[in-house]
Amino acid sequence: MPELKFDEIKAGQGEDLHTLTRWVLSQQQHAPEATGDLTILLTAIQFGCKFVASKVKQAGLINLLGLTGAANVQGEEVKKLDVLANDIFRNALIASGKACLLVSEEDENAMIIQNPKQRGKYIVTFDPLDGSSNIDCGVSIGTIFGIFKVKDDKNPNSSDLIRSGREIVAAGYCMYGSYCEMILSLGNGVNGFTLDPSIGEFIMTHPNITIPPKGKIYSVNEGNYKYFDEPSKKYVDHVKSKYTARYVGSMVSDVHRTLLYGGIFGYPADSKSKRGKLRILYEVFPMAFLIEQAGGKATTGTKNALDIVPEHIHDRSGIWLGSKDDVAELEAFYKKK
Ligand code: AHM
Ligand code: MG
Repeated sequence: MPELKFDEIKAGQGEDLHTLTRWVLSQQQHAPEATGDLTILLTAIQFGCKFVASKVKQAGLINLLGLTGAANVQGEEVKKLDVLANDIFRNALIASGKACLLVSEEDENAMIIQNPKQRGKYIVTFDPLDGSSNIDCGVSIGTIFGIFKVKDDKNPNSSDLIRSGREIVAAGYCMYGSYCEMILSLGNGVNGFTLDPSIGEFIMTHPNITIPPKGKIYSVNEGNYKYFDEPSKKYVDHVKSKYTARYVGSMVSDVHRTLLYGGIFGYPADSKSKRGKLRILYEVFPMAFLIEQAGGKATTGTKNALDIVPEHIHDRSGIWLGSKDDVAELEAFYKKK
């Protein structure tokens, strides 16, 4: 047999090319107790995001813009894309066989997977299409999700949902913007993956994201200023002359910019929306978890956002989040009060 020549692959070569799937698998390999269930669940979420991303791009062409004519449980007008995105995620999560309870912004009740053969140990809370008011004008929107573990998969019940954000095991969002980006944390930092539509894969483009400790941008719907409480008003007055204002009106996009550039985003409770606008289980908790994992802070003003315990699945809360020094400055206004 002729002697073959071999080219040597150096240690580390190729290691920094991560698709989302490969990265999640590598995390599973580092956790000896892992069963692979979370990996399968995240694959289902990834599939849902790719599906929704493609529909968002085609929306103007295939009659997917506009209202359905119905309102959701929160009395908000439902867009066609909201309904489609909800169906996509619900079906993908059920098909994964790894979910047990599902909570969606679009559904009044939590969903329980009855068939023990289809049921896994995870609870997924999600806003299938966040930023509804921006759908029809083509401005960035997104999907937000939080993942908890059920306490006893033989007996899932309300206590699995009425719990603090400290018990979240993974969270993320996918932004459908000028590029499509998935931001994910499994509780050991935050990583970002950009969808390459030509190959249909999320590729790691933002490893180990850390939010700058202080920024120069404040992001809040100042149209609500007159309804804000005194500390929020005073904080906005304080940053106004020093910072730049940016407000998309899609939480995913405003949080994404805050994560990458630093600064602060807020939707405080006010005299009009006494409990705030953003929903705890599928907007506040996942975003607070990601921001903390990236080294930032999330607060209601007086309480760490992850320490809230909702009473109902659609409960809302005021929220300020972002660079830790900026959020600490905001909190100081609440302490003074
Ligand atoms: P939605 O889930 O119905 O889209 O509502 C949530 C959105 C967030 O994305 C955003 O931060 C906020 O509502 C914007 O509200 P407003 O239009 O009052 O500024
Ligand atoms: Mg939303």
